[in-house]
Amino acid sequence: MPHTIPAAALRQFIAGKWEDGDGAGLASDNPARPGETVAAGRQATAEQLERAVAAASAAAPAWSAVPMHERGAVLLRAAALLEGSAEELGLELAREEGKTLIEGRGEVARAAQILRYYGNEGDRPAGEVFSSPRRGEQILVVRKPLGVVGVVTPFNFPIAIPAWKIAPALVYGNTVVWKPASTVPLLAQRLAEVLDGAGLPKGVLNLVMGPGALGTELVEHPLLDGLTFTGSTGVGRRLAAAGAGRGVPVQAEMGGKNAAVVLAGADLDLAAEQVMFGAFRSTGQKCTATSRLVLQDSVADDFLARLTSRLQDWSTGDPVDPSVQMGPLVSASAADGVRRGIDEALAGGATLVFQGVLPEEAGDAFIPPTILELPAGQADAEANPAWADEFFGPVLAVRRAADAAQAFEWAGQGEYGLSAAVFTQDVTRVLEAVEGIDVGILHVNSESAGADPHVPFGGARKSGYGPKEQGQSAKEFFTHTTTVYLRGGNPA
Ligand code: UN1
Repeated sequence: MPHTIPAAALRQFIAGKWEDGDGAGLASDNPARPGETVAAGRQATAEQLERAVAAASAAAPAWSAVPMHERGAVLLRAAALLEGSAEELGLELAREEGKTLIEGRGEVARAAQILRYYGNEGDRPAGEVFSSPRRGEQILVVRKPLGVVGVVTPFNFPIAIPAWKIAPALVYGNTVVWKPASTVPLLAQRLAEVLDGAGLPKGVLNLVMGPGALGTELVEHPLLDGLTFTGSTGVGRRLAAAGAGRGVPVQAEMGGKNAAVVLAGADLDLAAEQVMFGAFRSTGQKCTATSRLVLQDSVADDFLARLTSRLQDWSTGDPVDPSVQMGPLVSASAADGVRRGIDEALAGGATLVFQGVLPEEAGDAFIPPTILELPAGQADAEANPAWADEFFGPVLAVRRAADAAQAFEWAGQGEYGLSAAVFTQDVTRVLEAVEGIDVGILHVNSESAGADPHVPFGGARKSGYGPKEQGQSAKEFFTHTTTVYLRGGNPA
Protein backbone atom coordinates (compact mmCIF):
# COMPACT_ATOMS: atom_id res chain seq x y z
CA MET A 1 0.00 0.00 0.00
CA PRO A 2 1.31 3.48 -0.80
CA HIS A 3 1.15 4.44 2.91
CA THR A 4 3.95 2.04 3.68
CA ILE A 5 6.29 3.22 0.90
CA PRO A 6 9.23 5.00 2.53
CA ALA A 7 10.14 8.45 1.25
CA ALA A 8 12.73 8.29 -1.54
CA ALA A 9 16.03 10.13 -1.01
CA LEU A 10 16.51 13.18 -3.22
CA ARG A 11 19.93 13.93 -4.69
CA GLN A 12 21.43 16.49 -7.00
CA PHE A 13 23.24 15.35 -10.14
CA ILE A 14 26.33 17.42 -10.81
CA ALA A 15 29.29 16.61 -13.07
CA GLY A 16 28.16 12.99 -13.40
CA LYS A 17 27.90 12.38 -9.63
CA TRP A 18 24.87 12.08 -7.38
CA GLU A 19 25.30 14.19 -4.26
CA ASP A 20 23.20 15.52 -1.39
CA GLY A 21 21.98 19.09 -1.60
CA ASP A 22 23.73 21.45 0.81
CA GLY A 23 20.77 23.81 1.18
CA ALA A 24 17.49 23.90 3.08
CA GLY A 25 15.25 20.85 3.36
CA LEU A 26 13.28 19.78 0.30
CA ALA A 27 10.37 17.34 0.33
CA SER A 28 7.58 16.40 -2.01
CA ASP A 29 4.25 15.35 -0.55
CA ASN A 30 1.44 13.23 -1.87
CA PRO A 31 -1.32 15.80 -2.43
CA ALA A 32 -3.98 13.07 -2.12
CA ARG A 33 -2.73 11.95 1.30
CA PRO A 34 -1.82 14.80 3.62
CA GLY A 35 1.24 13.94 5.68
CA GLU A 36 2.62 11.34 3.26
CA THR A 37 6.08 12.33 2.08
CA VAL A 38 6.99 10.92 -1.33
CA ALA A 39 10.61 12.08 -1.43
CA ALA A 40 12.90 14.11 0.81
CA GLY A 41 16.37 15.59 0.79
CA ARG A 42 17.97 19.01 0.58
CA GLN A 43 17.94 21.81 -1.96
CA ALA A 44 20.92 22.76 -4.07
CA THR A 45 22.84 25.85 -2.99
CA ALA A 46 24.20 28.63 -5.21
CA GLU A 47 27.60 26.92 -4.94
CA GLN A 48 26.15 23.66 -6.28
CA LEU A 49 24.45 25.52 -9.12
CA GLU A 50 27.79 27.12 -9.89
CA ARG A 51 29.48 23.71 -10.07
CA ALA A 52 26.63 22.37 -12.23
CA VAL A 53 27.03 25.19 -14.76
CA ALA A 54 30.82 24.82 -14.70
CA ALA A 55 30.47 21.06 -15.34
CA ALA A 56 28.07 21.64 -18.23
CA SER A 57 30.44 24.22 -19.68
CA ALA A 58 33.45 21.92 -19.35
CA ALA A 59 31.56 19.03 -20.98
CA ALA A 60 30.22 21.11 -23.89
CA PRO A 61 33.10 20.95 -26.42
CA ALA A 62 33.49 17.16 -26.21
CA TRP A 63 29.73 16.53 -26.34
CA SER A 64 29.23 18.73 -29.38
CA ALA A 65 32.04 16.78 -31.08
CA VAL A 66 30.27 13.44 -30.52
CA PRO A 67 28.54 12.53 -33.80
CA MET A 68 24.85 13.42 -33.70
CA HIS A 69 24.08 9.79 -34.49
CA GLU A 70 25.76 8.69 -31.25
CA ARG A 71 24.11 11.43 -29.22
CA GLY A 72 20.80 10.14 -30.57
CA ALA A 73 21.73 6.58 -29.61
CA VAL A 74 21.96 7.61 -25.95
CA LEU A 75 18.41 8.95 -26.14
CA LEU A 76 17.19 5.74 -27.80
CA ARG A 77 18.67 3.72 -24.94
CA ALA A 78 17.04 6.07 -22.44
CA ALA A 79 13.67 5.61 -24.20
CA ALA A 80 13.92 1.84 -23.79
CA LEU A 81 14.91 2.16 -20.11
CA LEU A 82 12.02 4.52 -19.45
CA GLU A 83 9.56 2.17 -21.10
CA GLY A 84 10.85 -0.67 -18.94
CA SER A 85 10.09 1.39 -15.80
CA ALA A 86 6.70 2.78 -16.86
CA GLU A 87 4.82 0.94 -14.09
CA GLU A 88 6.95 2.14 -11.16
CA LEU A 89 7.46 5.63 -12.51
CA GLY A 90 3.77 5.99 -13.36
CA LEU A 91 2.94 5.18 -9.74
CA GLU A 92 5.54 7.59 -8.37
CA LEU A 93 4.23 10.25 -10.72
CA ALA A 94 0.66 9.75 -9.50
CA ARG A 95 1.82 9.91 -5.88
CA GLU A 96 4.00 12.97 -6.29
CA GLU A 97 1.96 15.06 -8.76
CA GLY A 98 -1.59 13.78 -8.20
CA LYS A 99 -2.60 12.77 -11.72
CA THR A 100 -4.24 9.36 -12.12
CA LEU A 101 -2.20 6.21 -12.43
CA ILE A 102 -3.35 5.79 -16.04
CA GLU A 103 -2.30 9.33 -16.90
CA GLY A 104 0.96 8.86 -14.99
CA ARG A 105 1.86 5.73 -16.92
CA GLY A 106 0.72 7.40 -20.12
CA GLU A 107 3.03 10.31 -19.41
CA VAL A 108 6.02 8.03 -18.90
CA ALA A 109 5.21 6.27 -22.20
CA ARG A 110 4.94 9.65 -23.86
CA ALA A 111 8.30 10.75 -22.48
CA ALA A 112 9.80 7.57 -23.97
CA GLN A 113 8.19 8.39 -27.32
CA ILE A 114 9.68 11.89 -27.18
CA LEU A 115 13.15 10.52 -26.38
CA ARG A 116 12.78 8.13 -29.30
CA TYR A 117 11.77 10.89 -31.71
CA TYR A 118 14.82 12.97 -30.79
CA GLY A 119 17.01 9.88 -30.67
CA ASN A 120 16.08 9.21 -34.29
CA GLU A 121 16.76 12.85 -35.05
CA GLY A 122 20.40 11.77 -34.86
CA ASP A 123 19.92 10.20 -38.30
CA ARG A 124 18.08 13.11 -39.88
CA PRO A 125 19.49 16.15 -41.70
CA ALA A 126 21.58 18.41 -39.50
CA GLY A 127 21.76 21.36 -41.87
CA GLU A 128 20.86 22.56 -45.34
CA VAL A 129 22.55 23.06 -48.71
CA PHE A 130 21.52 25.99 -50.91
CA SER A 131 22.44 26.73 -54.49
CA SER A 132 24.58 29.79 -55.06
CA PRO A 133 23.95 32.60 -57.56
CA ARG A 134 27.68 32.31 -58.40
CA ARG A 135 29.25 29.55 -60.45
CA GLY A 136 31.49 27.10 -58.65
CA GLU A 137 29.98 27.80 -55.25
CA GLN A 138 27.56 26.11 -52.89
CA ILE A 139 26.11 27.53 -49.71
CA LEU A 140 25.91 25.27 -46.67
CA VAL A 141 23.97 26.11 -43.56
CA VAL A 142 25.66 24.23 -40.75
CA ARG A 143 23.90 23.87 -37.42
CA LYS A 144 25.78 24.21 -34.15
CA PRO A 145 24.66 23.85 -30.55
CA LEU A 146 24.05 26.94 -28.43
CA GLY A 147 26.38 25.55 -25.73
CA VAL A 148 25.11 25.34 -22.15
CA VAL A 149 21.32 25.40 -21.94
CA GLY A 150 19.25 25.99 -18.79
CA VAL A 151 16.04 23.98 -18.53
CA VAL A 152 13.35 25.14 -16.09
CA THR A 153 10.28 22.90 -15.94
CA PRO A 154 6.84 22.94 -14.28
CA PHE A 155 5.08 20.44 -12.02
CA ASN A 156 2.24 19.37 -14.31
CA PHE A 157 4.13 17.04 -16.66
CA PRO A 158 7.09 16.18 -14.43
CA ILE A 159 8.68 13.84 -16.94
CA ALA A 160 7.22 14.59 -20.41
CA ILE A 161 7.95 18.33 -20.50
CA PRO A 162 11.53 17.86 -19.28
CA ALA A 163 11.96 15.11 -21.89
CA TRP A 164 10.78 17.38 -24.70
CA LYS A 165 13.24 20.07 -23.69
CA ILE A 166 16.25 17.99 -22.62
CA ALA A 167 16.11 15.51 -25.52
CA PRO A 168 16.40 18.12 -28.31
CA ALA A 169 18.95 20.09 -26.29
CA LEU A 170 21.14 16.99 -26.05
CA VAL A 171 20.75 15.57 -29.55
CA TYR A 172 21.65 18.93 -31.11
CA GLY A 173 24.83 18.93 -29.02
CA ASN A 174 24.10 21.16 -26.03
CA THR A 175 24.83 20.40 -22.41
CA VAL A 176 22.15 21.02 -19.81
CA VAL A 177 21.57 22.37 -16.33
CA TRP A 178 18.05 21.48 -15.29
CA LYS A 179 15.98 23.01 -12.51
CA PRO A 180 12.63 21.22 -12.10
CA ALA A 181 9.61 22.49 -10.14
CA SER A 182 10.25 21.87 -6.46
CA THR A 183 6.89 20.07 -6.05
CA VAL A 184 8.04 17.18 -8.29
CA PRO A 185 11.75 16.59 -7.58
CA LEU A 186 11.51 12.79 -7.47
CA LEU A 187 10.30 12.43 -11.05
CA ALA A 188 13.06 14.78 -12.15
CA GLN A 189 15.58 12.60 -10.40
CA ARG A 190 14.11 9.52 -12.07
CA LEU A 191 14.50 11.00 -15.56
CA ALA A 192 18.06 12.07 -14.80
CA GLU A 193 18.81 8.55 -13.50
CA VAL A 194 17.49 7.08 -16.76
CA LEU A 195 19.63 9.41 -18.89
CA ASP A 196 22.66 8.72 -16.70
CA GLY A 197 22.02 4.97 -17.03
CA ALA A 198 21.77 5.32 -20.81
CA GLY A 199 25.39 6.48 -20.90
CA LEU A 200 25.48 10.27 -21.00
CA PRO A 201 29.04 11.45 -20.44
CA LYS A 202 29.82 13.27 -17.18
CA GLY A 203 28.59 16.86 -16.96
CA VAL A 204 26.37 16.70 -20.06
CA LEU A 205 23.22 16.73 -17.91
CA ASN A 206 23.14 18.34 -14.47
CA LEU A 207 20.15 18.45 -12.16
CA VAL A 208 19.75 21.04 -9.42
CA MET A 209 16.63 21.03 -7.27
CA GLY A 210 15.54 24.04 -5.31
CA PRO A 211 13.54 27.24 -5.22
CA GLY A 212 12.53 29.36 -8.21
CA ALA A 213 15.46 31.70 -7.50
CA LEU A 214 17.76 29.03 -8.98
CA GLY A 215 16.07 29.63 -12.36
CA THR A 216 16.94 33.32 -12.18
CA GLU A 217 20.51 32.53 -11.12
CA LEU A 218 20.75 30.18 -14.09
CA VAL A 219 19.61 32.67 -16.71
CA GLU A 220 21.91 35.31 -15.27
CA HIS A 221 24.94 33.01 -15.21
CA PRO A 222 27.67 34.24 -17.55
CA LEU A 223 28.36 30.70 -18.83
CA LEU A 224 24.72 30.05 -19.81
CA ASP A 225 24.00 30.25 -23.57
CA GLY A 226 20.22 29.75 -23.65
CA LEU A 227 17.26 28.91 -21.47
CA THR A 228 14.04 27.00 -22.10
CA PHE A 229 11.16 27.41 -19.68
CA THR A 230 7.59 26.20 -19.23
CA GLY A 231 5.42 27.73 -16.55
CA SER A 232 3.54 30.89 -15.67
CA THR A 233 3.52 33.95 -17.91
CA GLY A 234 4.87 36.15 -15.11
CA VAL A 235 7.95 34.00 -14.47
CA GLY A 236 8.47 33.32 -18.21
CA ARG A 237 8.54 36.99 -19.02
CA ARG A 238 10.97 37.77 -16.20
CA LEU A 239 13.33 35.03 -17.37
CA ALA A 240 12.98 36.18 -20.99
CA ALA A 241 13.80 39.76 -19.98
CA ALA A 242 16.85 38.58 -18.01
CA GLY A 243 18.00 36.49 -21.00
CA ALA A 244 17.50 39.41 -23.37
CA GLY A 245 19.53 41.59 -21.02
CA ARG A 246 22.43 39.18 -21.43
CA GLY A 247 21.77 38.60 -25.12
CA VAL A 248 20.98 34.90 -24.75
CA PRO A 249 17.93 33.27 -26.37
CA VAL A 250 15.03 32.23 -24.18
CA GLN A 251 12.17 29.96 -25.17
CA ALA A 252 9.17 30.30 -22.86
CA GLU A 253 5.96 28.29 -23.00
CA MET A 254 3.47 29.94 -20.73
CA GLY A 255 -0.20 30.04 -19.87
CA GLY A 256 -3.37 29.40 -21.78
CA LYS A 257 -7.06 30.21 -21.53
CA ASN A 258 -8.19 27.73 -24.12
CA ALA A 259 -11.69 27.58 -25.55
CA ALA A 260 -13.77 24.75 -26.91
CA VAL A 261 -16.44 25.92 -29.34
CA VAL A 262 -19.43 23.65 -29.97
CA LEU A 263 -21.50 24.62 -33.01
CA ALA A 264 -24.92 23.57 -34.23
CA GLY A 265 -24.66 20.35 -36.23
CA ALA A 266 -21.63 19.05 -34.25
CA ASP A 267 -21.57 15.50 -32.93
CA LEU A 268 -22.63 16.49 -29.41
CA ASP A 269 -21.71 13.20 -27.74
CA LEU A 270 -18.22 13.28 -29.15
CA ALA A 271 -17.91 16.94 -28.18
CA ALA A 272 -19.13 16.26 -24.62
CA GLU A 273 -16.56 13.51 -24.18
CA GLN A 274 -13.71 15.59 -25.57
CA VAL A 275 -14.63 18.72 -23.63
CA MET A 276 -14.74 16.63 -20.46
CA PHE A 277 -11.26 15.25 -21.17
CA GLY A 278 -9.90 18.65 -22.14
CA ALA A 279 -11.25 20.41 -19.08
CA PHE A 280 -10.81 17.83 -16.33
CA ARG A 281 -8.04 15.35 -17.15
CA SER A 282 -4.97 16.07 -15.03
CA THR A 283 -7.39 18.07 -12.84
CA GLY A 284 -7.32 20.86 -15.42
CA GLN A 285 -3.63 21.47 -14.77
CA LYS A 286 -2.38 21.66 -18.35
CA CYS A 287 -1.49 24.83 -20.17
CA THR A 288 -3.60 23.35 -23.00
CA ALA A 289 -6.61 22.50 -20.79
CA THR A 290 -10.05 23.67 -21.89
CA SER A 291 -11.16 26.40 -19.49
CA ARG A 292 -13.64 28.26 -21.73
CA LEU A 293 -16.64 26.70 -23.42
CA VAL A 294 -18.52 28.65 -26.08
CA LEU A 295 -21.79 27.03 -27.11
CA GLN A 296 -23.92 28.02 -30.05
CA ASP A 297 -27.19 28.95 -28.40
CA SER A 298 -29.32 26.49 -30.36
CA VAL A 299 -27.42 23.45 -28.99
CA ALA A 300 -26.34 24.83 -25.60
CA ASP A 301 -28.90 23.14 -23.34
CA ASP A 302 -28.65 19.81 -25.13
CA PHE A 303 -24.84 19.90 -24.96
CA LEU A 304 -24.71 20.85 -21.27
CA ALA A 305 -27.13 18.04 -20.43
CA ARG A 306 -24.83 15.54 -22.17
CA LEU A 307 -21.70 16.93 -20.57
CA THR A 308 -23.08 16.99 -17.04
CA SER A 309 -24.55 13.52 -17.41
CA ARG A 310 -21.09 12.20 -18.32
CA LEU A 311 -19.59 14.02 -15.37
CA GLN A 312 -22.00 12.29 -12.98
CA ASP A 313 -19.92 9.14 -13.54
CA TRP A 314 -16.57 10.90 -13.34
CA SER A 315 -15.14 10.13 -9.93
CA THR A 316 -12.62 12.25 -8.06
CA GLY A 317 -10.38 10.69 -5.44
CA ASP A 318 -7.01 9.13 -4.69
CA PRO A 319 -5.36 8.93 -8.13
CA VAL A 320 -3.71 5.56 -7.46
CA ASP A 321 -7.18 3.99 -7.23
CA PRO A 322 -7.79 2.70 -10.78
CA SER A 323 -11.52 3.49 -10.59
CA VAL A 324 -10.80 7.22 -10.15
CA GLN A 325 -10.81 9.61 -13.14
CA MET A 326 -9.52 12.74 -11.44
CA GLY A 327 -7.04 13.28 -8.63
CA PRO A 328 -6.23 16.32 -6.49
CA LEU A 329 -4.42 19.46 -7.57
CA VAL A 330 -0.70 19.41 -7.03
CA SER A 331 -1.01 20.96 -3.56
CA ALA A 332 -3.51 22.38 -1.09
CA SER A 333 -2.18 25.87 -1.76
CA ALA A 334 -2.76 25.47 -5.51
CA ALA A 335 -6.31 24.34 -4.70
CA ASP A 336 -6.79 27.36 -2.40
CA GLY A 337 -6.02 29.64 -5.34
CA VAL A 338 -8.56 27.87 -7.54
CA ARG A 339 -11.20 27.99 -4.78
CA ARG A 340 -10.62 31.74 -4.48
CA GLY A 341 -11.03 32.05 -8.26
CA ILE A 342 -14.36 30.19 -8.16
CA ASP A 343 -15.61 32.46 -5.33
CA GLU A 344 -14.62 35.58 -7.25
CA ALA A 345 -16.29 34.27 -10.42
CA LEU A 346 -19.53 33.65 -8.49
CA ALA A 347 -19.28 37.10 -6.89
CA GLY A 348 -18.87 38.49 -10.42
CA GLY A 349 -22.24 37.07 -11.48
CA ALA A 350 -21.36 33.56 -12.68
CA THR A 351 -23.79 30.77 -11.82
CA LEU A 352 -22.92 27.21 -10.90
CA VAL A 353 -24.05 24.79 -13.64
CA PHE A 354 -22.39 21.69 -12.22
CA GLN A 355 -20.08 20.67 -9.43
CA GLY A 356 -19.01 17.07 -8.85
CA VAL A 357 -18.88 15.46 -5.43
CA LEU A 358 -15.72 14.73 -3.47
CA PRO A 359 -15.17 11.64 -1.36
CA GLU A 360 -15.60 12.31 2.36
CA GLU A 361 -11.94 11.82 3.15
CA ALA A 362 -10.76 14.23 0.42
CA GLY A 363 -8.16 16.66 1.75
CA ASP A 364 -7.64 20.33 0.95
CA ALA A 365 -5.90 19.66 -2.39
CA PHE A 366 -9.12 18.40 -3.98
CA ILE A 367 -11.60 20.40 -6.06
CA PRO A 368 -14.38 18.61 -7.96
CA PRO A 369 -15.10 19.26 -11.65
CA THR A 370 -16.82 22.64 -11.74
CA ILE A 371 -18.80 24.31 -14.53
CA LEU A 372 -19.77 27.98 -14.25
CA GLU A 373 -22.02 29.85 -16.64
CA LEU A 374 -21.01 33.46 -17.12
CA PRO A 375 -23.50 36.33 -17.08
CA ALA A 376 -25.17 37.00 -20.45
CA GLY A 377 -24.03 40.65 -20.56
CA GLN A 378 -20.87 40.86 -22.67
CA ALA A 379 -18.93 43.25 -20.40
CA ASP A 380 -19.79 41.28 -17.24
CA ALA A 381 -18.83 37.98 -18.87
CA GLU A 382 -15.51 39.26 -20.18
CA ALA A 383 -14.54 40.88 -16.88
CA ASN A 384 -15.29 37.66 -14.98
CA PRO A 385 -12.10 36.02 -13.66
CA ALA A 386 -13.30 32.60 -14.86
CA TRP A 387 -13.23 34.00 -18.41
CA ALA A 388 -10.15 36.19 -18.16
CA ASP A 389 -7.70 34.37 -15.87
CA GLU A 390 -5.94 31.02 -16.05
CA PHE A 391 -7.09 29.14 -12.93
CA PHE A 392 -5.04 26.01 -13.68
CA GLY A 393 -7.69 23.78 -12.14
CA PRO A 394 -10.86 21.81 -13.01
CA VAL A 395 -13.05 24.82 -13.80
CA LEU A 396 -14.89 25.46 -17.05
CA ALA A 397 -16.53 28.82 -17.85
CA VAL A 398 -19.47 28.71 -20.29
CA ARG A 399 -20.92 31.36 -22.60
CA ARG A 400 -23.67 31.13 -25.22
CA ALA A 401 -23.05 32.68 -28.63
CA ALA A 402 -25.65 33.51 -31.26
CA ASP A 403 -23.59 32.15 -34.17
CA ALA A 404 -20.20 30.80 -35.23
CA ALA A 405 -18.71 34.24 -35.91
CA GLN A 406 -19.47 35.41 -32.39
CA ALA A 407 -18.24 32.11 -30.93
CA PHE A 408 -14.88 32.37 -32.72
CA GLU A 409 -14.46 35.99 -31.70
CA TRP A 410 -15.01 35.08 -28.06
CA ALA A 411 -12.78 32.01 -28.27
CA GLY A 412 -9.86 34.18 -29.37
CA GLN A 413 -10.36 36.90 -26.77
CA GLY A 414 -7.72 37.97 -24.33
CA GLU A 415 -3.97 37.89 -24.25
CA TYR A 416 -3.46 34.13 -24.24
CA GLY A 417 -3.34 32.23 -27.53
CA LEU A 418 -2.21 28.66 -26.91
CA SER A 419 -4.87 26.22 -28.11
CA ALA A 420 -8.54 25.93 -29.04
CA ALA A 421 -10.95 23.16 -30.02
CA VAL A 422 -13.80 23.52 -32.49
CA PHE A 423 -16.59 20.97 -32.78
CA THR A 424 -18.41 21.12 -36.10
CA GLN A 425 -19.10 19.01 -39.17
CA ASP A 426 -19.06 21.99 -41.50
CA VAL A 427 -15.77 22.49 -43.31
CA THR A 428 -16.57 26.14 -43.96
CA ARG A 429 -16.71 26.74 -40.22
CA VAL A 430 -13.39 24.90 -39.82
CA LEU A 431 -11.73 27.24 -42.31
CA GLU A 432 -13.24 30.26 -40.57
CA ALA A 433 -11.85 28.99 -37.26
CA VAL A 434 -8.35 28.52 -38.72
CA GLU A 435 -8.46 32.12 -39.98
CA GLY A 436 -10.35 33.64 -37.10
CA ILE A 437 -8.92 32.18 -33.87
CA ASP A 438 -5.36 33.32 -33.23
CA VAL A 439 -3.89 30.29 -31.44
CA GLY A 440 -0.78 28.18 -31.75
CA ILE A 441 -2.72 24.89 -31.78
CA LEU A 442 -6.21 24.28 -33.16
CA HIS A 443 -8.04 20.98 -32.67
CA VAL A 444 -11.01 20.16 -34.88
CA ASN A 445 -13.36 17.67 -33.21
CA SER A 446 -10.84 16.76 -30.50
CA GLU A 447 -9.92 18.18 -27.09
CA SER A 448 -7.76 21.29 -26.74
CA ALA A 449 -4.93 19.40 -24.97
CA GLY A 450 -2.40 17.03 -26.51
CA ALA A 451 0.82 17.36 -28.48
CA ASP A 452 2.89 15.16 -30.77
CA PRO A 453 6.68 15.35 -30.69
CA HIS A 454 7.19 15.94 -34.42
CA VAL A 455 5.05 19.06 -34.88
CA PRO A 456 5.41 22.58 -33.47
CA PHE A 457 3.99 23.19 -30.01
CA GLY A 458 3.44 26.63 -28.56
CA GLY A 459 1.17 29.61 -28.39
CA ALA A 460 0.56 33.04 -29.74
CA ARG A 461 0.73 36.32 -27.78
CA LYS A 462 1.00 35.95 -23.98
CA SER A 463 1.25 32.15 -24.24
CA GLY A 464 4.65 31.86 -25.89
CA TYR A 465 7.96 33.64 -26.36
CA GLY A 466 10.73 32.62 -28.72
CA PRO A 467 10.76 29.67 -31.12
CA LYS A 468 8.13 27.00 -30.55
CA GLU A 469 8.93 23.62 -29.06
CA GLN A 470 9.02 20.17 -30.65
CA GLY A 471 9.63 18.96 -34.17
CA GLN A 472 11.83 21.07 -36.41
CA SER A 473 11.09 24.22 -34.39
CA ALA A 474 13.04 22.70 -31.49
CA LYS A 475 16.05 22.65 -33.81
CA GLU A 476 15.54 26.36 -34.43
CA PHE A 477 15.82 27.08 -30.74
CA PHE A 478 18.58 24.68 -29.70
CA THR A 479 20.98 25.47 -32.54
CA HIS A 480 22.39 28.46 -34.31
CA THR A 481 23.68 28.38 -37.84
CA THR A 482 26.89 29.11 -39.66
CA THR A 483 26.28 29.94 -43.33
CA VAL A 484 29.25 28.65 -45.30
CA TYR A 485 29.93 30.06 -48.79
CA LEU A 486 31.91 27.20 -50.24
CA ARG A 487 34.13 27.43 -53.32
CA GLY A 488 36.96 25.20 -54.44
CA GLY A 489 40.43 26.54 -53.63
CA ASN A 490 41.41 26.82 -57.25
CA PRO A 491 38.59 28.52 -59.21
CA ALA A 492 38.77 28.23 -63.01
C1 UN1 B 1 -0.55 18.38 -23.56
O1 UN1 B 1 -1.45 19.12 -23.91
O2 UN1 B 1 -0.70 17.15 -23.54
O3 UN1 B 1 2.49 22.82 -19.54
C2 UN1 B 1 0.78 18.90 -23.19
C3 UN1 B 1 1.70 22.30 -20.32
C4 UN1 B 1 2.09 22.18 -21.77
C5 UN1 B 1 2.08 20.76 -22.21
C6 UN1 B 1 0.73 20.29 -22.64
N1 UN1 B 1 3.41 22.76 -21.96
O4 UN1 B 1 0.63 21.89 -19.92
